[in-house]
Amino acid sequence: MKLSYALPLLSLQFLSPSSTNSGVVLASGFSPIKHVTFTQNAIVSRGGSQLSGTALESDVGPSLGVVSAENWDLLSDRGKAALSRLILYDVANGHAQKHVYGDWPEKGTEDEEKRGIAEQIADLDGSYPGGLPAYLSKARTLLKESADGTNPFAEFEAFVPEGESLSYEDPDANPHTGMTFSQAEQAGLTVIGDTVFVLVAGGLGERLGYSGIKLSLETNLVTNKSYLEMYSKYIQAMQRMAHIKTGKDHIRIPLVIMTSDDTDPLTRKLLKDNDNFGFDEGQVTIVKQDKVAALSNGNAALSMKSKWKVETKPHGHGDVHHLLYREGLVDQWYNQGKKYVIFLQDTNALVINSVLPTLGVSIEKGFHMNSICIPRLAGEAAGAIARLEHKSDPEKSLVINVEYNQLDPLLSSQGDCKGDVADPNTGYSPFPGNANNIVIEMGAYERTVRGEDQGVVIEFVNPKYKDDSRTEFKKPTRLECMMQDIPKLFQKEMGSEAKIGFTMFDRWFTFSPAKNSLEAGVEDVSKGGKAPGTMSSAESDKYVQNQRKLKMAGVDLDVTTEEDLVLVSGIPVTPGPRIILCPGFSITQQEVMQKIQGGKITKRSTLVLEGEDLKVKNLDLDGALVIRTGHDCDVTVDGLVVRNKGYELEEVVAGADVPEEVAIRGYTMKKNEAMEIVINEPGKYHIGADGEVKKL
Ligand code: UGB
Repeated sequence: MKLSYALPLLSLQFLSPSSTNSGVVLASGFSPIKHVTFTQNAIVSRGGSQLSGTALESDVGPSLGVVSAENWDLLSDRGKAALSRLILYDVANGHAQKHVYGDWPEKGTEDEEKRGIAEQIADLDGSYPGGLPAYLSKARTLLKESADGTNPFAEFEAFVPEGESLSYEDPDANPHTGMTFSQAEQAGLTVIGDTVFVLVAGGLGERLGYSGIKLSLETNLVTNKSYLEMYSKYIQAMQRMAHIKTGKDHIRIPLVIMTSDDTDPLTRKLLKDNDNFGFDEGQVTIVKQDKVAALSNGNAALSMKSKWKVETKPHGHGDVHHLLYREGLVDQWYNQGKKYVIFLQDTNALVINSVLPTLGVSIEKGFHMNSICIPRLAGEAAGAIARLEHKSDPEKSLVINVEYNQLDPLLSSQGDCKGDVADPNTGYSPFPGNANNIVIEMGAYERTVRGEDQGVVIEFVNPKYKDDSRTEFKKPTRLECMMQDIPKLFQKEMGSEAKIGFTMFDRWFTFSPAKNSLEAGVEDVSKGGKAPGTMSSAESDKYVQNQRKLKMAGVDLDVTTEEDLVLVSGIPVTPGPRIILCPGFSITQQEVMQKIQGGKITKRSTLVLEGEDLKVKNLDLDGALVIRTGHDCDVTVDGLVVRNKGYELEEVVAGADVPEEVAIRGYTMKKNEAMEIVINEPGKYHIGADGEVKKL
C-alpha cells in the first residue's frame, strides 16, 4: 500500500438510527426518562418527562397494588426507588416486566430473594445513564426496528474512503502528508510524554477457547511475555524516551484497563503478581464495565436467569468512553495537559508498531480521531471503514466503521450487488479493515464526552430470531455498543469541525490478533483463509515482522513468505528465524537502523534483543541468542559468532491432555540451548566473536 489520499473533511451530521438487516442501532440520549433520583420519600425527575408529578412516591409498588406493603417494607431505600422507576415505566409501557415484580409470594417466603432482586434492579438502574427505564425504552425502539427489518443504510451508499497510508518498507514520503514512515514516527515522538493509553480488556476469550483472561496469554514462547507485560513495557519504553528527550523524569504515561466482571479479578491479580509490570503505584487505573440486562423478546422483557435473578450480558467495548468520563479521568487528563488518548485491544501484539506513526499523522493532519487500518480480507471478521454517502443530503454523509456482519448485506444491496468480496487486482476487500485501535485528540475528546450523551455511544441490537416471523429470539439479546462508533458523538458535539481520519499500514506490520480457537483457525485455513487469527498465527506474525525489520536493517536472513510457512497443528507458521525485538530495544525504525549493522541469521535461529543502548554489528547466529542490557549500559556486540542447539517447536499430539493455553496454540517451545548475555551494571561494554563481555 503506497498511495496517500486526501481524506475529505467529514460533515458529521449523521445521527439517524442505523442498522443492518439483522441489527438496528439508535443514537443515545433519546430516552424520555433521565436522571431520576430518589430523595427520602419521593422520586424526583430531573430532565425527564414521564415520571414528573405527584405519582412519584417511593411506595409505588403498594400504591399501584402490584407489590404488597409487607413485601415492599423488606426492601432497601435504593431497592424501592429503582423498583418504583421500573414499575412506573412498565405501567406506562405495556407491562412487559410484570414477571419481575408482579407475583411475589407473601412476606415470610423468599424474603432474601425479594431484597436481592430489588438490589440487582437498583444496580442495573444505577449503572446505566438514564437508568433501567432508559435502557428498556431504547431497547424497545431498536427491537421494533430490527423486527420490522428497517435498513438504516437505505438512505446511504457505501464508497471506499480515502485516508493516509504509510509503509515501513517504503522510503518515499507519503505525498499527502509529505512524511516518510520514519518521519511520521519522529513526529509522533514529539508528544509521547503527553499520551494516555487505554486497553479494552473486558471481553472473554470465548472464541479463542480460553477461560482465563486474554491479557495473561504469552505473546510468544521465546520470551514468554504476556500481552499485558508487552503493552506495559512498550508504554514504559515510550516514557523512558520522553524522559531522555525532555529531561523531565517526572513524566508518567498513564494506563487504564477496562475490565468486566468476567476479567476484573484476574486482571488485578495479574498486575499484583507481577508488581504492576514496572508501573508506579497509581499509574495503572482499572475501570470496570457493567453488564446490561438481557432481554427475552421484542417488548424488551427482562430475561430471567432464575425467578429472582435478571440475566445480564456484556454491553461491548463502547462502554469505555462513558466510563472514562464517569470516573473523571478525561477531565483529569485534559487538565494535566495530556494531548492524545490511545485505545488498544487486548491481543494484537503488532499494534505497538503503528502507535507512533499514527500519532505523527494525527498531529500533521490535525485529526481528532485516527483509526489504525489494514488491508482487509473479504469476509474477514474485522469491521470496514466506509464512506457512507447520503442519497439526498450530503450533510449527512460520513466516514465510519461498518461492522463485519453489516458489510455484506449493505454491499449486496447496492452497486454491483456482489457483497463483501475481494478486489481481484489486490486480493483484498476494497474497504480498509478496522484494526480497532484508535488515537483520539484529548481536547476534542473532552469536549465530546462532556456533551449530552456523556460518552455513551450509539447502541445496537442483534437478536437471532427463531423464524421469519421475527418475534422470538433463539437466545436472549441485549443492547451493545462499540468504541469505534464515537464519531457519531463527535459529529453531534463538534459538527463539521470534527476531523476524523484513518491511517493504513501493511497487515504484517500492525495486525495479527489472537481471537480464534485452534479448531476454528484450522477450519478457516482449510477453506483457504489466510488470517486464521489463532494464538499460533499471532505468534508467528510477530517473528515475521521482526524478520522484516532486521532484513531492512541489512541482516542476511530469509524473510518468511506465504510459500515458506509450515503447518504446525494445522496452522501455517514461520519456520523461523524467531526474532523478538523488545520495546526496550527499539520503538522506532530509526533505532533499529542505528542499532543493527550487517550480520546473518539462519532460519532455525532464535534471537532476543533488549536494551536501550545495545548495538549489534555483524552477528553470525545459528542457534539461540538472548541479550538483555539495562539502563545506562552502553553495549556494542561486534562479530559475535553463536552456534548452539537453539530452540524448537514441539507440536502437541492431537487429543493430548494439555493445559488450555497450550491447546489453543498447538505446540510448546523446547529450549535446548542458548547463549544468554545479561548486563545490568551501568557502563560501557564490548562483546566480540567469542561472546566474552569486556567492560571498557
Ligand atoms: N471488549 C471489551 O472490553 N468489552 C466487551 O464487552 C467486549 C469486548 P472482540 P470483535 O480487531 O478484527 C472488533 O470481541 O468482535 C474488548 C471490532 O468491533 O475481540 O472481534 C475485548 O477484550 C471490529 O470492527 O471484538 O470486533 C477486546 O480487547 C474489528 O476491528 C476488544 O474489546 C475487530 O475487533 C475487541 O473485542 C478486529
